[in-house]
Amino acid sequence: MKSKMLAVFSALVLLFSGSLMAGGHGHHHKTDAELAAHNAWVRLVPPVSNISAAYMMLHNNGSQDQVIAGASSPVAADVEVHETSMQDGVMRMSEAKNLTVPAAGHIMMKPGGYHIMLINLKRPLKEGELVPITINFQSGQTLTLEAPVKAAPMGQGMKHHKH
Ligand SMILES: [Cu+2]
Repeated sequence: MKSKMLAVFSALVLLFSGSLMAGGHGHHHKTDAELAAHNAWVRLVPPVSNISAAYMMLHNNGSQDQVIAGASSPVAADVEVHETSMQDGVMRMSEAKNLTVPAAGHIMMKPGGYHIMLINLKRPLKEGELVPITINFQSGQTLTLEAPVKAAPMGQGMKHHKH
């Protein structure tokens, strides 16, 4: 009887310590990571659109420049890093090759500039949902983030009439 109770007690201790450890991992913040993204968001597009774009501030807290090799997301068949430029008064997008996040620096991905293009969306993205995006660097490091789907701010893309 006594040994059985002891066994139950140890099992409870194991369970408890296990959940404590899991909780600790769940609340891990990546603020001290070498590569980090801030204020990431994905543009809310009409359900008929099969493309969208992600924007963020990409930080490199390391001492080496980090060159982006590519990106992927489970919601899109193709993901490309793009830059936007004005040519003859027309906004054009092209693939940004070897985009570099400087050591101890950052780059801005924002409407009208660099962005991560989500091409051939596998399904419509809902406002507020978190889109996982993985950015691969030539160093072999990767950064995975979750960007919420949001309507573009005023003056950045589609016109809004808000009061
Ligand atoms: Cu683009």
